[in-house]
Amino acid sequence: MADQYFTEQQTPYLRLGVRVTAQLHEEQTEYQRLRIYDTTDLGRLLVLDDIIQLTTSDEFTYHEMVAHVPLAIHPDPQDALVIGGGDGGVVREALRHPTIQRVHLVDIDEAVVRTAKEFFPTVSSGYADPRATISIADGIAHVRDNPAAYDAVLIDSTDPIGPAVGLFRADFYRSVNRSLRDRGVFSQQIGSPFYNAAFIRQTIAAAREAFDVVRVYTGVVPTYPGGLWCYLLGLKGDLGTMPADPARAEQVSGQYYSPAVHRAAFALPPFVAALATNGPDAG
Ligand code: AG3
Repeated sequence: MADQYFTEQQTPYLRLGVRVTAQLHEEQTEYQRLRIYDTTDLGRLLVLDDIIQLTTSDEFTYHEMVAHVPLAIHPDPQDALVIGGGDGGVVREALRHPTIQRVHLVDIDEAVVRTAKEFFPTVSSGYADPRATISIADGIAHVRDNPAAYDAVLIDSTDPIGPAVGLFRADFYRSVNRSLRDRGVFSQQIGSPFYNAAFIRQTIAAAREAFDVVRVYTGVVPTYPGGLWCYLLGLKGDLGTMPADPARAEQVSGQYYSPAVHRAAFALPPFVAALATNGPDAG
């Protein structure tokens, strides 16, 4: 693979090429085409259906923001559900909260979990923790069948294409809200404010049908389209959006998340605020 690139067609008019040195795995799973590469500069790369899911060089930004923003807002999170996220990155981060007793991962595709254990040991490391359990199942059915079961529901899905489409709809958000206990928190990646503006707007509107409070926060993921990424926060009850316990937020700080980044993530650039109606200085 002398000078080969994995190229994601990020939008109809934008591509990202990552120089790869070896393809380590390729498999057509029941749900998607899974490929794993080593790269020259970005560590190891996981691709599902031609879309970059993570590189080991920048996965921390995404996994820390999906997990720590909602979990830090909750005053005492004990039970967390992760839907999707079979690579284990969100599980790893959730387990860093000392209040957490159980993290239940529900991913529809066993191949993602299996290959993450083999090829992404630093991402899937949380699976060795006795507080973590894994179910290979449909996350939509799982939340429907488990009312008032979780303090946090963290969605780490692929883009809203194919099996993930149902994870961005009002009826799903209503089931998530029912699967939360009082003061429950919810997070989900919802795409690029540059390239997915209409989708973000419509998804926020759908979430507002289900949660008491809906907010958007941002983070940077260099290998996702545009780099600046939006996350949805849903709250059951009015918790505010700042860390409930500043000492715990400090304790779980990583390579991207910190209490200051938590605060800053809700300060939306006006063009993003216009999608979210958070207001430019909200938070
Ligand atoms: N899941 C969200 C990936 C979205 C990336 N989109 C894109 N590259 N167009 C990430 C899985 C990591 N646990």
